Amino acid sequence: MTDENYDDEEIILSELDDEELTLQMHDDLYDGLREEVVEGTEILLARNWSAEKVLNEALVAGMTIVGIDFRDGILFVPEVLLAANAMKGGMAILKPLLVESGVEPIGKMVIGTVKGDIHDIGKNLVGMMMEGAGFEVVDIGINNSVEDYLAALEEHNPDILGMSALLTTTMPYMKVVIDELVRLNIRDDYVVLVGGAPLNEEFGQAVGADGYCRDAAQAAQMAPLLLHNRRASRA
Ligand code: B1M
Repeated sequence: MTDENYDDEEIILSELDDEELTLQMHDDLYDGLREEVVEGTEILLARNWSAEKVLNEALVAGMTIVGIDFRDGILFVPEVLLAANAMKGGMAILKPLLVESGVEPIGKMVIGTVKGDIHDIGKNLVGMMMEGAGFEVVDIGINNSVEDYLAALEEHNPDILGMSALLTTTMPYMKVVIDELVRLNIRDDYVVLVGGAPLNEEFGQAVGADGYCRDAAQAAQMAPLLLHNRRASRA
């Protein structure tokens, strides 16, 4: 078979086995093919994969490859935007499964990406997992200034403030926000959680957060515990 013929051959996603399909979804995510990523997500769910498994093994793993080639100058912003759009297509299918908890909210969280930063996929995932863990989530979007966070805290009166940053240049802004909460004497009114790929535990402590979350699942685990401790210490 010539290369030309091979390229023309249409791939039927439903005919691939799980491993082939997962690899194909990494390729489709890389190529920004939203419809194919959505279809692959639906096929894996129909094969009884859990939403978490599809998310981690098909979508997040695919985006990790995109991130490596973005870093290395092989992919550029327009291609990465298409990949992000494809990932969001898959996430939209998973969202109802990740958030179904069916219980009364155990608390409220305001979450947003910090000023200067427009990455929102991780934040969106954290929001979904927190909803799944029984929280009411108010997502204030990207590029949030101190004033935006303060206005959201005032308006929504949450238990938890969550901040996300994906850039080493924007992550220090978390300290600006927390310092302002301290200055206004309202820091202890909230559990503050921070997360994002360039952060770590040490950074979380250094900026004065209550918790650093490695990923969305950890945020959903940590939040109820920290909230419980805070409520117990206040009782
Ligand atoms: Co950007 N980008 N990007 N980008 N981008 C990164 C982050 C980068 C690591 C790529 C690279 O070089 N390998 C690099 C940062 C380098 C650094 O600072 N160390 C980078 C860069 C440099 C840039 C630009 C500056 C590029 C340019 O313009 N020259 C630019 C900056 C724009 C800006 O924000 N001002 C830029 C732009 C973009 C796009 C717009 C093209 C697009 C964003 C689209 C969107 O989000 N809607 C984009 C993307 C997609 C990425 C990568 C490829 C993928 C990020 C992602 O969505 N990951 C990323 C490379 C990478 O991280 N591998 C990269 C998937 C997501 C599920 O993971 O976001 O880590 P993540 O979230 C996780 C955890 O971190 C955690 O839980 C989430 C889920 O488990 N978490 C939290 C996140 N937030 C949390 C909050 C919490 C708790 C946990 O609070 C409680």
